[in-house]
Order: sequence, then structure tokens, then C-alpha cells
Amino acid sequence: AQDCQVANIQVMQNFDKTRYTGLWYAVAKKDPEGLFLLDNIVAQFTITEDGKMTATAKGRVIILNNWEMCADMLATFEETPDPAKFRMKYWGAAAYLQTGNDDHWVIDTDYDNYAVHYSCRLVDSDGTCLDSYSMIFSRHPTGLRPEDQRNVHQKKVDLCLLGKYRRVAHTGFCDSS
Ligand code: AZE
Repeated sequence: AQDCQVANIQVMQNFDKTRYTGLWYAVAKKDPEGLFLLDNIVAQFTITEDGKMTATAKGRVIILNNWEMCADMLATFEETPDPAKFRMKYWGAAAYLQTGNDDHWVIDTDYDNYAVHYSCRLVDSDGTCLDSYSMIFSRHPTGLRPEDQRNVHQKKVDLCLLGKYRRVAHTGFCDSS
């Protein structure tokens, strides 16, 4: 059952950030308000020597009315008492890209094939989310395996975001940068 309360969203149990490292292809996304990554979104998670999770991400963006480019992004993650809930500080490799500090929750993953990410930027006075974004990640650039689609579908329902996702195209736009 889902009541759409941000505080009641179930996240991945016993999240293991080491098993989460490596490349993830976004295969679907739900956009937040405003500027966002358009497509060709790939994220790479790493654990530093001191045990902290970091990431890089790329994706096509259009900035400054009609300048299309590949956004090269960097992120560090601050841990919280829940191992699947992080605060993500991110910035662009170039100064004209976006900087921010967002929640970064891992809702579900099997580490080897799929992951469901969620971030609420603004909680409404009734406890629901007013501005969220979410990524469905796959280890496979071709998409989700059929056997993972049921799990991912259920998580979309739990997040109250069913029907709000769009497929993320991978055309090679960011491959050379
Ligand atoms: C995420 C994967 C983990 C690392 C990062 C991610 C998010 C990046 C953005 C980037 C926005 C850039 C814009 C540039 C003009 C969650 C995909 C950094 C939100 C809008």
C-alpha cells in the first residue's frame, strides 16, 4: 500500500554501496521541475579509499536557450543513519552547469541488473512530494531484463510515480566526451 508520504517510502534494505559501484545506464526517468538531464544518461559510482561513495554522471542537456551539450557531472554522497539514503552534493565539470544538494535514495536494486533511484526536492505541507525526480538504472544499455520489469513497476507504484516516467534514449551523444 502506498500513501504517497515521503516519510513512508521504503528504501533498499541493508544497502551495500560497494556492490552498487560501477556503471549504470538510465533507461527511464521522471523529471523534476526545471532544467534536467535529457537523455544519454550514464552514471558511474565509485568508493574512495576512505570508504565514501562518489559518482560521475553524463547526460545530454540544453542550456542557455538552445546550446546542446553533454553535461559532465560530479557528485559526493553524505551518509545518513539509513544506509540507502544519502545527501548528494553535485556540480558540473564546467561552471555553467548545475550545482545542487539533493536527497539520493536507493529504493531497490539487485546490484547486477537494475536499480530504482528516487529524490524528493520539496516535501509539501501534507507530507507528499511536490518536486521529485527518479531514475530507473540498468547495468545493460539495452534496457531492463523482462524478469526485472515487474519489480521496477511495483516500485513506481510505491513511489506514486506510475505513468510519470519516460524512456531514456542512448544514441551515443555523450560517448566521445
Ligand atoms: C545522478 C546519478 C548520480 C550522479 C549525479 C546525478 C544527477 C545529476 C544531475 C545533473 C543535472 C545537470 C544539469 C545541467 C545543466 C542522480 C543522475 C550527479 C541532476 C541540469
